[in-house]
Amino acid sequence: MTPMSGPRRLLVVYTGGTLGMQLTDRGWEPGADLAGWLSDLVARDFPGLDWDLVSLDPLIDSSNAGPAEWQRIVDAVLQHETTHDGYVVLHGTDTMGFAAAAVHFALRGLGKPVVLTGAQRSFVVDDSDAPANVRGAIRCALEQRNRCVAIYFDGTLMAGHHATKISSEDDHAFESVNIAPLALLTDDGELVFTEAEAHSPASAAQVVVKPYRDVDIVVMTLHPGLRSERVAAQLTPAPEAVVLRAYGTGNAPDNQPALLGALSAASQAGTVVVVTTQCPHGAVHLGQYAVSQGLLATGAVAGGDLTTDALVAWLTFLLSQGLSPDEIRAAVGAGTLG
Ligand code: ASN
Repeated sequence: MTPMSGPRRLLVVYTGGTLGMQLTDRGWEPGADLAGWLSDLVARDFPGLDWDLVSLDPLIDSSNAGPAEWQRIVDAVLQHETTHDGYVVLHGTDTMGFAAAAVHFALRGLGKPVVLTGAQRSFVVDDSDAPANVRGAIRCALEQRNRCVAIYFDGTLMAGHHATKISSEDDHAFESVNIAPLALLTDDGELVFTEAEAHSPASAAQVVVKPYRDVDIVVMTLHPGLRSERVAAQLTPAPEAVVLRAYGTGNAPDNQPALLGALSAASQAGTVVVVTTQCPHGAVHLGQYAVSQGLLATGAVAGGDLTTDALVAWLTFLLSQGLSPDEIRAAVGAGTLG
């Protein structure tokens, strides 16, 4: 069943998430025997596979993940860079879109598959989606054609910096936003790679990066009736960056001077304001509509076709590198994502 050419060594990095949770009197939380379950699955479906498991301590619900946890995943991969050929990261689904993007940015140029997966229901439950997701993720991590950081979920392999969670309950919990999936599992159990494989940054130069640090980013969503004072309050003191979830192609009201004034003041104080769209699909084109001219004039930059998840990760990455606000604006504006 394993599509390998030559022996490959796999590392599984277990961070937590529903996949390995058990039901306690407080609700679902990590603690089931993931190692035992995974050993049985690998022995049955990937006989002879050379693999290792590292578990992060403590195991977490991914709501508790942040830059420090992203860095621990990156470190786990880098510590096994020369000894292993592919990596599966078992992660909670709630913030997996952010984590996949963060790992993508930090490991550009690794040139090996890093596949994040999880489940909507723990492996302890009879109809769990964990076995299928983990099997698929291992297959993708053993595939030489796949050399990027990706999420595998419900039969779909998606670029890590374009995938986002779209359902809190359905097995089809993730979607590849604004680019096609990298590969699809057919009903016959075949893994079919698509043209989007070209998006894998296999040839990006390996760059030395600084570790993720805690940064001060605000995600702000516009809505009709949002008061300028509320926007100003969120920008006081000025954060390092704002992801502004505007309307459509990047539109914001131009009939509220105080709202635009607050954004301008923040930009002038060194806050990097990046505009994304509230729409599930599509890119931002500041200036396409006259109404967006006001926002453009505040110094905000367009976040291209990246999701909110990816922009939070990208800004956290760029800020962690110690770049100046202008350097970050230039990087985001140029879309130099690797
Ligand atoms: N709350 C869980 C988590 O993100 C959800 C899941 O994994 N399905 O860790």
